[in-house]
Amino acid sequence: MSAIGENPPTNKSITTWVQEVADLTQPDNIFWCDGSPEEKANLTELAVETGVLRPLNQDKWPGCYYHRSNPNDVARVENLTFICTEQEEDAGPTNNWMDPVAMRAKLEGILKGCMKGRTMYVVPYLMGPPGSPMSRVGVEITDSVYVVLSMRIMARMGRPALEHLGDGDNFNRGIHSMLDINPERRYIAHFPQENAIISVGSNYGGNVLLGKKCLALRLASFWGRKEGWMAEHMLILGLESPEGKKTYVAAAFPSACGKTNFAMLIPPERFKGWKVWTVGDDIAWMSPGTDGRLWAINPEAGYFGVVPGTNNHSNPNAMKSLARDTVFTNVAITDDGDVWWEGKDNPPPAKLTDWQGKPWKLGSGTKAAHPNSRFTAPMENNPMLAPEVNDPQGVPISAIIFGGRRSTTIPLVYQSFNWLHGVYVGATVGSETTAAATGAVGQIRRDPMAMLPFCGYNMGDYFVHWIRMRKLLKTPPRIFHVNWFRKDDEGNFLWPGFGENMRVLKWIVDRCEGRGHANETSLGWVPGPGDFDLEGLPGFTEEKLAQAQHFSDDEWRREVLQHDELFFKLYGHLPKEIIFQRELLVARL
Ligand code: GTP
Ligand code: SPV
Ligand code: MN
Repeated sequence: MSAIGENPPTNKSITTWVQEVADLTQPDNIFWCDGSPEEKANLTELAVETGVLRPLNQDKWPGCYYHRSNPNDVARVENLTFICTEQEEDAGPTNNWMDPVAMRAKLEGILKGCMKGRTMYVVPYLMGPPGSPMSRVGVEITDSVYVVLSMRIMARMGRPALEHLGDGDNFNRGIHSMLDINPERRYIAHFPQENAIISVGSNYGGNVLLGKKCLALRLASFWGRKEGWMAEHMLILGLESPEGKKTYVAAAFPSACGKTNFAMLIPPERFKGWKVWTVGDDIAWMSPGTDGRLWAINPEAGYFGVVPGTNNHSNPNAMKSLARDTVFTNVAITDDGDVWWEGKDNPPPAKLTDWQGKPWKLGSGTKAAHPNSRFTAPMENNPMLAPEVNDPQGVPISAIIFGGRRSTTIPLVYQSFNWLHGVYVGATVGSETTAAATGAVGQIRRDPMAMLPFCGYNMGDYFVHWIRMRKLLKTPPRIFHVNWFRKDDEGNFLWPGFGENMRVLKWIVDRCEGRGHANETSLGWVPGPGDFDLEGLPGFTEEKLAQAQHFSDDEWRREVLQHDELFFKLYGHLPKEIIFQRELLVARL
């Protein structure tokens, strides 16, 4: 076994552990990654030589590459994701559980000799800004060069991580092996008590970029509960007024339900002088500050975004973010190295090769790009990247917004009466499932705080933690709920969405700052006619807004029964405050 790449780091805890893993997995080489541009160039060349990446047309797509995954490996696998706490009850009924000793034994059996003939890459990475007390270090061992090149976009890789760690031992130990990409031997296993992750049998983002969902949500939520902070599936944006005042908002929508788009919103003409800055598009770590406000950082350094539907009208900042130095996974390509996907600006070229490598023509009845095709792009490409993204103390959050994908029942926007009511609103979020996870698409399920697949412990205890956070805050964020996805009787979206969501955001920020007017209803505070700026939105009348905002007590009584389904499951860990909130809602209805 030989070492290539950079020299091993001086941190003995890392080198000792890496040697142990190498003894188990028996790679031909160990490659110590440093995150440098030279290393990126060398590994990219290697990835191209071995067919992992294909260069796109470099005139059109500078620094961009194409990756096609195994068709059996295109999304997160919730049924194969495990939380391995000592007690099953600590993982709770919404997670798969296995005893940590048994799981480790099983996976070490699988890992034994699995890197023979392969190179083992060692990727130290930092989640969060350098110098932030909230930032955390992980080391991911992987046999996938695609993972290395993706991790270097998604996290601060190499030196910043090693500097943050120093001589310490407090880093996440992550092991990933693709094996033979076989769903029969695919496991995403978390060991919260040991700060460790083992992921085998996949090469898809959320399963294998271990800093993202595994560390920054499942393990971080576990730490946050112990330490009095929150790790959430939330975007963070800053709304800047024409006078230059910035208000920060965090929003939790389930996977493929609009976080990236909302985080990169460009205000329409009507809101001249207003600007939206992106702090993060997927994950927020939030901690009470000495001033009693909730402060948030984005632990990531890049975007792993949904491609279909992204175009210069819906999300120009995303289009600029993916214009260079981006890896496209599972979109369609042309012979001359261009890319295409459903919902791109122009109709497809006459001839395409689809995400599975098959010839494709318009009208062929299949999708050219996989519905969960993704771009992996550095956040520096985003023209509206908030400079505060590197601020070690983060940004103060004024509002938390929950949202789901719901074609009926749920109004465009409402505000909770208080924190506790807001926790209930978040705990009962329902949303139609999407292609971001394997399984059926379009089925309504409860996805509390958009964290159902990402909470690293018992969901009932998670609600307790949310309620308890109130006591740590002097000025808690106001809590809202939105639904961009309501449809009319013809099946068209009622609300134009995307940039026009600025109108909803403006009302929300006005409410936080004591300006916006609202009416009290049984659901919460809602904008009345005239409280909502509809100027410059021709065709969208007050009646249409009323339709988007309408809710019926009957529909909501049925909705509450669906809340109960989750509550029954969590019975025993469900805080009584949630039951009280349910009773209050029923009484109001
Ligand atoms: P993850 O990366 O999976 O966590 O997803 P996300 O929440 O960041 O979702 P994203 O912003 O990528 O949006 C997913 C899909 O929703 C895309 O196809 C978008 O085009 C669509 N979408 C986003 N915002 C809106 C909106 O305001 N209205 C409508 N109708 N569709 C939207
Ligand atoms: C999601 O599914 O919520 C994502 C994509 O953001 S993944 O990183 O694959 O989880
Ligand atoms: Mn996500």
